[in-house]
Amino acid sequence: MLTRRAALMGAAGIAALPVLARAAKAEEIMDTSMAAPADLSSLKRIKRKLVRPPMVHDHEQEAPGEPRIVEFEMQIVEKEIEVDDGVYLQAMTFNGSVPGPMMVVHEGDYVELTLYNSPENMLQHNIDFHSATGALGGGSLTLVNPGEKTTLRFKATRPGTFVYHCAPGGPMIPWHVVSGMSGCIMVLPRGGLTDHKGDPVRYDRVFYIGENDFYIPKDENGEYKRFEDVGESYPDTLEVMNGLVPSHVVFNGKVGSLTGDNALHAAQGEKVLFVHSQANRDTRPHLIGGHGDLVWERGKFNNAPERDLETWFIAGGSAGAALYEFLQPGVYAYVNHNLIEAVNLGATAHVVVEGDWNNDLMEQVQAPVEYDAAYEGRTALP
Ligand SMILES: [Cu+2]
Repeated sequence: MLTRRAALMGAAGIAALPVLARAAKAEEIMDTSMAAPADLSSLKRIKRKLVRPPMVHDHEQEAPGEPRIVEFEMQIVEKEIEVDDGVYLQAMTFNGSVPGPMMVVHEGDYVELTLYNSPENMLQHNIDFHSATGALGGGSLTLVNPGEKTTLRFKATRPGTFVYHCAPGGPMIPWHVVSGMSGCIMVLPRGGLTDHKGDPVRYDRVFYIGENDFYIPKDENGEYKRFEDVGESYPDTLEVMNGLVPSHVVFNGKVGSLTGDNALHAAQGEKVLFVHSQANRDTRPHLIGGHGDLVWERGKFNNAPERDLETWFIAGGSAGAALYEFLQPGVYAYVNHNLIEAVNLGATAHVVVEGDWNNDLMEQVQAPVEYDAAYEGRTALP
């Protein structure tokens, strides 16, 4: 008898769903059935409920004891999202958000993720954790059809911020990633973060910013196209993708998702950790009016952080972290400092900081006024 799984994976199913055809390459499933079982029965378990970015689930900065098994659940949801006013993407998401939720564990903990591929979806999906070791980051052990679930456990052996993303094989890989299927995990050192001297540092808040490049096709009139479902969107989207020129570069799934009424908030004197991921393309975060006090540019906490950076670099396929203590009140723009991408394509966030202005750090000595050009200003010229 042909099971649902066999139908979807095999020739019959593929003929019915042409979009899946090349994903079948991901069927190079790792056979781990002969491996000796790991005895983790003495470890404590804890469940973490994932939350929508830019927020991050409750967690301790210093590990409270021995390594634990940290359980997470995520549902894969294919759905249309609005990436700008009147511009739509047939998105693929981890847990319904773009980016997927940020997970936090400590070095030496075990991450145990149950992944559900909703029966309403059309496509196979999986998850590749850059923080994991072996089996394509878990990708070859987690390939699930619509209506299937799977559970993967891996040991978080390296501290840092790491991307995870869908990677179901062949050209499905870039398509799923630029359709929204990426997120981030932060593996904290057991004792928490440390500065350039090795002294402990804590953050008061953490914000997770996931940057995405989208490739939305246009019709013959130059209007962005809208599609019935994810399968219908594939051929036109592939053509735009292969041109390597994104139509949108956004934070957290949409132009304006972190500006105006959606701005991030902090108080003067607070230390904010910004975790920034980009699963597909390089980027260069910059906090206008502020700095990176301590920046783990490559996101790996075994390396001493850089200090006082103006702009930092996130290599495509990685996540970095920057800690900043807000010293002045006001609105800060956190941008991708390719300013075309920030301003014209969407990659801007705002941080609204409450507090008292410090004139020692900055003062408007003369507010703008007209001046007499016959007498003033010439002294400035060489
Ligand atoms: Cu996928």
